[in-house]
Amino acid sequence: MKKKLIYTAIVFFAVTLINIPVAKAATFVVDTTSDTADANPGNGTCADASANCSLRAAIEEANALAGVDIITLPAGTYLLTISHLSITSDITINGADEQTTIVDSNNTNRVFEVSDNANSPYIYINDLTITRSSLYGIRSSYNFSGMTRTYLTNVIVEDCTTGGLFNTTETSMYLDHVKVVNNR
Ligand SMILES: [Ca+2]
Ligand SMILES: [Ca+2]
Repeated sequence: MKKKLIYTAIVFFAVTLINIPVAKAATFVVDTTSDTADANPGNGTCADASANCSLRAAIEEANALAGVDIITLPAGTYLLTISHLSITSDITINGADEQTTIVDSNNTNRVFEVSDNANSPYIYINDLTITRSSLYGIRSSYNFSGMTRTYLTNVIVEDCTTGGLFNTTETSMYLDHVKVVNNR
């Protein structure tokens, strides 16, 4: 009887373990340079209304999903036409390299806004250029509920007005092989 009880407990425990939701990393590969919103953020798929995965849609989807997500951004110029790109969760963006992957705000807004959104995210931005922001290439903001840590590696920040990088209280930026040039 005792053995049966132990066996039942083990099976119950194993089934419970299997059913625990695990926040898995999703990887989204951007396949359009168009600046379009995700049609349904949080459904696990990066897809705009035309079923393309834009940089904006990938970020919106990754923000909505639990877990650390990776965005692959191939070579190309990604011209922002809607607004800045707002990152509020653990996200890694990997460009092809800083000469060929360009995120360009067309002098209309910021390029990236990173904010804590109560979850103290780690944000990694690698191998790309951030350019032509009219209000900071990246602005790291703090809303008194968490701390944002932004890691830039092999990144160029250039030709932005009001500064290239803006880092507020309680947030951190870690720069490795980053050129901040011709910002004013
Ligand atoms: Ca979606
Ligand atoms: Ca996420």
